Amino acid sequence: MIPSFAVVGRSNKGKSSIVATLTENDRIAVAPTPRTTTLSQGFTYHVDDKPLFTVYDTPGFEEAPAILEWLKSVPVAANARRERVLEFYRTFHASGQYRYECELLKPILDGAAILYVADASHPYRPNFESEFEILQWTGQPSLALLNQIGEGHYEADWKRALEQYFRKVLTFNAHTSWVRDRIALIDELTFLSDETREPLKAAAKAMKRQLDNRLRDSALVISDLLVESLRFELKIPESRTQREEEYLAAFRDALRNMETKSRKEIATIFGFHDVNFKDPDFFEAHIDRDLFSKETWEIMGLSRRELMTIGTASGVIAGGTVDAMVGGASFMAGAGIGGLLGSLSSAYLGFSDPEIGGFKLGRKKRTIGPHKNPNFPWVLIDRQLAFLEALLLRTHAQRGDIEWKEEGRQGASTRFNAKDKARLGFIFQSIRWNVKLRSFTESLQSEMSKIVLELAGRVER
Ligand SMILES: Nc1nc2c(ncn2[C@@H]2O[C@H](COP(=O)(O)OP(=O)(O)O)[C@@H](O)[C@H]2O)c(=O)[nH]1
Ligand SMILES: [Mg+2]
Repeated sequence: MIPSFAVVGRSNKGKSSIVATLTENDRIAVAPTPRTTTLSQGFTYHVDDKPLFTVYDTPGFEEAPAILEWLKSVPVAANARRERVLEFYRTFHASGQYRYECELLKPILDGAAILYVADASHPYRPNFESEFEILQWTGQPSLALLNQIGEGHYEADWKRALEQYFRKVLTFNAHTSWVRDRIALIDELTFLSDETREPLKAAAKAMKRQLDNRLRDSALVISDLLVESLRFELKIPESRTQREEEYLAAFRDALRNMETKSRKEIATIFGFHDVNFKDPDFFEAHIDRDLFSKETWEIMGLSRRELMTIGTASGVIAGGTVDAMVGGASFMAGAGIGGLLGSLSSAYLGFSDPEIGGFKLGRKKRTIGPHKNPNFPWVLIDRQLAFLEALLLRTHAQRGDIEWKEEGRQGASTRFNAKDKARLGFIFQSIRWNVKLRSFTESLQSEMSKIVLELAGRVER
């Protein structure tokens, strides 16, 4: 049997949200209206198809004082309390009376540990205490989680009260806890009982491994997108019927679709389903300034100066001396001696406005593309990394638009160190020109892995 937990508490305190977050299930009903959850339902968290633990979503407490009164209506010694709660369940579960409590007690009486959820943004009131006591009477290992739904701050009061009834009290926010917080919570749960210690330790380890794998998989998806986009050409039929602008629009659309597809893949890697990709407004809201909007190009990607440096540095790499040149202070000085590749890519800097370059409508090759602007791959990287970062910080309890931090809007690529930028610049160039495509694709993949792992290391609330 894998460890199981029952998430309990009053209605609208974020129980379902916590279950969704802990089990990475964005299909669990989370709602601002009370009594959305009427039955207990277990959700099992798997890594690589291996079940690790089950978390039960339960209805909220409704009539705790009356039930506690029933439990206490005869003298019950401490060692007989669990039996008394079982008696309550047997007496009422078929009748429909106290149906919410019967339902929520069921998984606990079956052996689930208790995760009691309180909303620390509301003041503590003693009328919660009958709930605590009923749960205490079950004798199951228990932990209280302080969720933060609104603006108020009453953690200290809640903590003082809850610590008298539950073995441990922790803060856990269903909407802002990213995977490392979840792993930390699972680590804490190992202290709850002897039987579940080892399996939960193993679960925390599997989750860490999974995060690493997901980041690497995302890096591969981003690399694929870069390769595909950098080399994309739109064929124009011999019998050209449409105007040039229409072909240009089709060219842009194709690139946009590649980007959207890549995001979908990344979302899937992280177990998100209900991110509404179809809604055209969805990305507009925050993150998704259009790939070709002027604003994107102003915020994302590298500055002209940075591109200039890379242009020449790529040339230096071609000469095989990059390590010597880029490593130290001589980098800027060395940039002056850029080779052939460097001067060529610098020549592209004529495109200062976001424009599609590479309009090749010659007689032999009637194609548009590949996109020639030297900043194109950097803008693309920045947009995918921003998306990935937003996903990392999103929990499966959140619904609706993806949000990302306003600060740090500047693309991630400006923060890459000079050596990485130079290396990537050279890789992009080689991929564009089809030079040893396979080996440069592999280099790109390993660069992206490194970048993505670093990004995840920096991600904090
Ligand atoms: N801002 C914020 N809202 C939350 C959080 N947890 C839950 N909510 C919201 O509170 C409402 C009730 O949440 P739900 O999980 O359905 O509560 P339940 O009735 O206890 O299962 C929903 O509108 C949630 O979106 C949180 O950590 N932060
Ligand atoms: Mg619920």
